[in-house]
Amino acid sequence: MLRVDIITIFPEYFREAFDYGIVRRARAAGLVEIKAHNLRGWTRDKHSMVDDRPFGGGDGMVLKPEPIFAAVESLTGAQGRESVPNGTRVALLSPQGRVLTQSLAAELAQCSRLILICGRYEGVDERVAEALVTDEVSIGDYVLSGGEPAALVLIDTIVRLLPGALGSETSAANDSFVAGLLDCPQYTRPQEFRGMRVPDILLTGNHAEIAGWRRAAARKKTRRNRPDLLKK
Ligand code: 9D3
Repeated sequence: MLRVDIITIFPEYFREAFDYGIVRRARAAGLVEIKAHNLRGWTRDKHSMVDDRPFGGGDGMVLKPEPIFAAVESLTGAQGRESVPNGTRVALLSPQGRVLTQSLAAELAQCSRLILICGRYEGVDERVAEALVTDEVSIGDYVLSGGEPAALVLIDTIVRLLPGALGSETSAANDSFVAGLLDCPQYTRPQEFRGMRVPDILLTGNHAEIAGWRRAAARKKTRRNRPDLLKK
């Protein structure tokens, strides 16, 4: 069983997020438990301040270290990164993180406890990354408004890798990227739609020829949309 705790100033953002599809099934089957916590619950001042102005000047606000350290320490019982229990990873979602890949997701899917810290504003006090966090993770080179959508993406990639999360008809090992190529094009009925016909070969029942067509079509699609995958 994997337990995921999300630390966020917008816990309501996640209200229905895990109630659909594979993630819902995995929760129902007891493979994962996911809880979003309000960072403000770990503030001690009467205004529940989670952010403050940046030292050195500059626009925007920075998330303060104290509530984040208090949150992680109360969830893990640990004091800082050194004493984080075995099997627990503490991830900060940040644009400065290492970029999420399928292999990082597979690594995180091995742990028993995952604590996700969602940044907001202009950033998070660097002492969080220095002393509290085991993994600083970005989901790619584009700008989000905060770490919350990145946490959704990270949880989705991890949960579908948990043993038993996918039906027996599919397996995570079959997925795109694992093979280094994009998926081949898929078609269903009708055979002709607005003048566009399904490739005849898929209707023949010749499984060897179909497999060959699919490999070629996947390579063609990969060359057009993701040539970087072919160059590795
Ligand atoms: C690098 C941009 N920063 C320059 C001043 C400002 C900034 C932009 C966006 C600071 C924080 C954010 C909020 N983004 C995230 O928290 C985030 C993120 C992202 O923006 N892109 C990809 N992955 C992630 S994970 C968390």
